[in-house]
Amino acid sequence: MDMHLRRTLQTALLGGVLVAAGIATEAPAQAAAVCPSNAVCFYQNSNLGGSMFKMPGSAVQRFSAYRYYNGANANDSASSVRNNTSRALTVFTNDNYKGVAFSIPAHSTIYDLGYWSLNDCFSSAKLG
Ligand SMILES: [Ca+2]
Repeated sequence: MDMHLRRTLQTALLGGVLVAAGIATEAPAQAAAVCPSNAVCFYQNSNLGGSMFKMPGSAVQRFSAYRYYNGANANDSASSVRNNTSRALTVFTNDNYKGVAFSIPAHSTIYDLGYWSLNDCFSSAKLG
């Protein structure tokens, strides 16, 4: 595959992700962005709605360094979380794994962080 074609395909794939995120904003119940297996994903809205941010690796020291697929900053924004890994995830309200800690078991989803009074407040996270 030549480089030009490869780049075109990458651009097309990225466009597909952006389109999917846009659809999710319109109809979160039907078209939420899918979190891959063995990944942790944070969502802007409850019920896996809005745009998605897939956690890179096993820890994020500062959410403010990352963005959702739609470009919005990930800090103090997550409203639902899916943990598709086999490890417990701990999320924190401050940078550097400080502040209030909240544990999300392996292979589980928190559909409404507001229920736990933790809406729009996560700033760091790590897998146990
Ligand atoms: Ca939110």
